[in-house]
Amino acid sequence: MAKILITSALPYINGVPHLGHMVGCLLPSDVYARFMRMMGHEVLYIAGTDEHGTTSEVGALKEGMSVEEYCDKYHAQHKATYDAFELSFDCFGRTSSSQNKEITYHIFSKLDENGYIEEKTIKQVYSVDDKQFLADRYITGTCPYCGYDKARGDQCENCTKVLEPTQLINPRSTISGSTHLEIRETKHLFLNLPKIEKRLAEWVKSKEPFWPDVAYSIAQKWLKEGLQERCITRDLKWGFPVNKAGYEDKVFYVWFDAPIGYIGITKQWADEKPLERDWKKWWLDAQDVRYVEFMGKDNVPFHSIMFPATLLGTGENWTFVDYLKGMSYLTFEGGKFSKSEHRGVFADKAVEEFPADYWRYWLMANAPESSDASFTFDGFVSTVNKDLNGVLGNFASRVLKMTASKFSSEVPVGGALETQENELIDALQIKINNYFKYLEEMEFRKALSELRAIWVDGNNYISAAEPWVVIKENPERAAAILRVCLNLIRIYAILSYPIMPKISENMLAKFGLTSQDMPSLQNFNVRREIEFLKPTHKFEVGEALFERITPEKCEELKEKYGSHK
Ligand code: B3M
Ligand code: ZN
Repeated sequence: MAKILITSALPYINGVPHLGHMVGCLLPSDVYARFMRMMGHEVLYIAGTDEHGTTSEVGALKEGMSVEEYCDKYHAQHKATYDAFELSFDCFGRTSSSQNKEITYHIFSKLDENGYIEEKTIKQVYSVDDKQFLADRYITGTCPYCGYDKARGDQCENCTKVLEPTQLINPRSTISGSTHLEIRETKHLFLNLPKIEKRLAEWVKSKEPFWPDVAYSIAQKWLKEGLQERCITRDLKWGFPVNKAGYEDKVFYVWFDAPIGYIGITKQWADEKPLERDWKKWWLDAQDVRYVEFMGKDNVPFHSIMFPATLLGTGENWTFVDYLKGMSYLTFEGGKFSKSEHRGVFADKAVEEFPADYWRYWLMANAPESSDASFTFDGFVSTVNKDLNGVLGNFASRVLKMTASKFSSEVPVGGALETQENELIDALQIKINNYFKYLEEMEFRKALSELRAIWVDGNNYISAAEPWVVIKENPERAAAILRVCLNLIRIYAILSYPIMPKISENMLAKFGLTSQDMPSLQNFNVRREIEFLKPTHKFEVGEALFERITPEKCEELKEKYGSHK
């Protein structure tokens, strides 16, 4: 048993997450966390809302409320949506918490003590009409690298380059749209990345055998370009006031305290039960912890360079990321998700249309891993109808109904395993081992295609074994076949749990079981599990597991979510 710390990138508080956000870090981290728990590991799975920064101030301004109210409102909304998606966080916290403030202050003080914080007078964009300095997202303009005309002051969404606001071409204020901007001087604090660079490079190098290529090459690219000193303070009101004399009227930059939020949220979790939980066991001098991070690929530089550098500079023995899964993007019908243009499925609406597990399955089966992926309703509907309804749902209902009508609502008695079953068991064991291997390696598309193949094996088996024919001559043989099939339903429920927890529960419930009754996946043995449900064990046919989606409904959804825009 190992201790596994899992974090998902912390979604910005503003707005509702769409399917792209879901599959970009939240959902894969949940699947992984569930799988690791089922493997018997001690898992701590952390996420939360990223609340500081200009985004929240701009959002609150638009909605005419205080930033605190704004963050409370959206934190609750995020949480409700993730609950509906069955995300199994141990704690879904907030970067604005007192715990995060405490740890951010501690880390900053250490960096300062160790000489990694520089004071510098810099030139900054000042908006005369708004009467304030414009930090990060308060300023919009054209990216100097790729020409994208809606680049923000901190990063270009299009080419992912990290920017300083003064680099933008044709800058304008995000608050008022004003172009009456001046460059004025102001004092800020910088993290001296060049001074940490050598140690950081050694650390990154040591990760080469372990990190996926994408993450490793992004980090290397950054190191090759040479690290710049990075400004970690901002002229804003919302944020943690800087704990250094002369800087009290400034706050820390959102990207400074956001990753520290992983630690802060762990402390938030520990503070709920101080007698049982200790955040330090996960984060400080925690040699036995394996730390896995999930994020969109634009977040990789912050997690492979900036955050580790921050921790290195403290001179303390923090937990550093061991594995970093960077996901590509999901597009909607080949274009962008856009709230303002009513284009795309947002997570809160998604679960109103279909059970979360339908989305979870599609998203993981089509996860944007090595390249971008596109959500289309045609693809979604076809997957739900073919894989879920046609393969898994059909197998379960066929077996349950047939057994109930030919025998009774009990696992049938008689017969024994023969060659046909032995072959099935061997084939399944290989596929299941592969499935586990892929989940372990976070190769989600491959994992799901293996899972589907495992379901298909069940259908092929029953079609070949033909219990409905055999029963006429040899009822005992038919009993054995259907007993195997009923056990397959339970096995499928167990294997599907990380991906579709609710459907899995529904399947188990047919046998009076719950997810609490599932065996550990460590040394999962098909030969043993195929005989778990013994003769006379009761079951109920109950309702179908999935609902077929009609072509009419598909067209309706396309219309409703702007597929044609
Ligand atoms: N909130 C960016 C994003 O949601 C940022 C991640 C923070 S992770 C510490 O893409
Ligand atoms: Zn760009």
